[in-house]
Amino acid sequence: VIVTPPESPLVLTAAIVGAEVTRAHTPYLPITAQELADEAARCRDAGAAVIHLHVRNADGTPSQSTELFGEAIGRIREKTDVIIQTSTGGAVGMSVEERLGPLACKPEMATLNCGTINFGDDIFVNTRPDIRAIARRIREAGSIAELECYEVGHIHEALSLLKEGLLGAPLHFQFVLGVPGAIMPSEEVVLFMRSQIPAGASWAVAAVGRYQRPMTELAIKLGGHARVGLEDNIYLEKGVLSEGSAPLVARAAAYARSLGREIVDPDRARVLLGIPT
Ligand code: KMH
Ligand code: ZN
Repeated sequence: VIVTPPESPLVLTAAIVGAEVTRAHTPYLPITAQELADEAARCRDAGAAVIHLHVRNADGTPSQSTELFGEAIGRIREKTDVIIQTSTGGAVGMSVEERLGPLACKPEMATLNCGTINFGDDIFVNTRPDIRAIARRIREAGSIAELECYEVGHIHEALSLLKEGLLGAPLHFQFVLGVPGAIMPSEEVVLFMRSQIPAGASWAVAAVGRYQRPMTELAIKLGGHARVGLEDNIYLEKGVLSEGSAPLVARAAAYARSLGREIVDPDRARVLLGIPT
């Protein structure tokens, strides 16, 4: 097992809202543009360089509207310098065209979901033609793709896109682990997924629910990057809700510092991720 030197820079991402969690699950979910901006700034202060962004309608339901994204991005920009990574996954059941709404805002980063999975009792559909169409649109928007891989085969699909010229190196992988119906988190899974990515690519782990803390710590130990936040996990401890995503970021940052890993600010992360500044 190759352990990346502890001094390697760490990019922490905060997934502050997502599409599935509701206020009935946790009262700490940000919904309005102002709440999203306040939460983004708190996460930045706690150590996050990237905000993975979804938006909600006023009633709390998920949306991929260009207008709502524009409003949220504008408010976030007024408060903080974080990298904004918009979702192109949206919520299950949305059409591809609907999912691409935020790309009109020309975000610095956007997710590219690299395959179809069972997503709890739903199906998160990403056909091979859809993945290619979304990859083209991300490139046309001038955004850097983060490759969301919920299964090992999704990594191989991303490598096909690279060969087809739809993605440019260096690639940025997110191993999304623990979605009910897809691959479950473990050290062996992380090591195997990491073994499948090309030299020079970066990798991060986003693990769901109770797996978030141990998998974040594993990724940090192994030299990867990590994503935490309410989109994936609402609890700080068993039975204790996290008061927003910032406490989850702060805990990951404290763990990283205890291992001597440097937590990078957004500008340094832009350089590492190849985002034009
Ligand atoms: N809400 C999930 C169905 C992404 O942001 O790109 C998909 C998702 C992935 O959250
Ligand atoms: Zn998301």
